Amino acid sequence: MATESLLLSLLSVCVLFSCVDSQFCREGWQSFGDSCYGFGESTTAWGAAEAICKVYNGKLAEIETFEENEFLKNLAKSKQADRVLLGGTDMFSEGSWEWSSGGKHIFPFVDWAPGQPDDSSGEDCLTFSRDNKYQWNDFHCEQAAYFICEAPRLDPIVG
Ligand SMILES: [Ca+2]
Ligand SMILES: [Ca+2]
Repeated sequence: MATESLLLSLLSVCVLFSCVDSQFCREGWQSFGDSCYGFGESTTAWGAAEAICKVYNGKLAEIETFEENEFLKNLAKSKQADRVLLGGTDMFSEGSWEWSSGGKHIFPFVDWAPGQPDDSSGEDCLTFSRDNKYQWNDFHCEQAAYFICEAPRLDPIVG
């Protein structure tokens, strides 16, 4: 009983400060599954985007499932972004795509646009591409684009 009322009052504090409104995600970030996703509204190169995501205790978004992919495609679409950087790269081994945070290969789920990845002039970084209906395209790592960070959901913060 004591625990329950403590939890209740913690929740009330949270509601007061709106920390549960976004299911324990930072303001402006979106909750899906066990992660929070932040859409970077400024454009930057892949490495800089990855660094920004780290500042927010995250990484560039890494997509493991159809559902996560659909959720993030819709987020990119809602921003009408032309290109959105994700956490995949083949910069260290051409043609061998991996997620940057853990070196996991991009497999089995992929959503490459027809004809992609084409490594056109040495493209090594994964993006959603508006020109490809937000399917995946490999793109130039050094060119600025929007980006999506993925971070673990926050614990409810009190006070
Ligand atoms: Ca490549
Ligand atoms: Ca390409």
